[in-house]
Amino acid sequence: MNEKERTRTSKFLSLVLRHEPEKVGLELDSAGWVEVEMLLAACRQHGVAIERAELEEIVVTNEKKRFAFSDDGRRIRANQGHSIEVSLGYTPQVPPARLFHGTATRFLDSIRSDGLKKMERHHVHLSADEETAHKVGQRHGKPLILLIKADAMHAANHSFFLSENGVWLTDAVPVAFIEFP
Ligand code: HQG
Repeated sequence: MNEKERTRTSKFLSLVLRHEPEKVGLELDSAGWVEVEMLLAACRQHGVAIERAELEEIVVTNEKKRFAFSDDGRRIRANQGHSIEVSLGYTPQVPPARLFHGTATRFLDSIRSDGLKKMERHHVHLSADEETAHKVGQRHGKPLILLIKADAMHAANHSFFLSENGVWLTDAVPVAFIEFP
């Protein structure tokens, strides 16, 4: 597989494992897992033939570690980013004092009035470093990095979860905990 094919297949897997498993006739379990064999068979039936070795290559090389195999290697799921109802089973963690949220300047007014909301996803996604936040923001337009006072949020009983691939997740960030530029 070359990089272009890997990216295309990875995007397709994101669609199936996070958003629309029914597109290929699949159902995920309550924690987002699906049998690898069933996934590959369903994809093949819908015109996307992926070999087991190719799937392993994607899981390992994916720059954001978007997917994970179960310990026994028989199941696979997306580590975060779902829009369908799943409970990923992450336990609450103490966040670093400061986290970052990358967004776009066009959302600024709305965020100033409502804080950060999870929108279509299950959580607000926060990054541990500015560089990652910058990349996340760029996807939406002119990037803007907001500093999140995670220590104060945690002290105020907001829960934080750390996904398998290093993304910090929380329900919402009220305006009081955001430092605007
Ligand atoms: C914005 C990618 C107006 C929020 C990335 C964001 C990440 C508001 C957008 C992951 C708002 C939602 C998540 C408010 C939040 N008013 N806009 N009150 N509150 N927003 O894509 O954080 O490639 O759902 O700032 O790398 O951009 O999928 O979230 O701009 O880790 O693996 O609403 O998705 O990873 O956009 O990205 P998204 P996100 P993957």
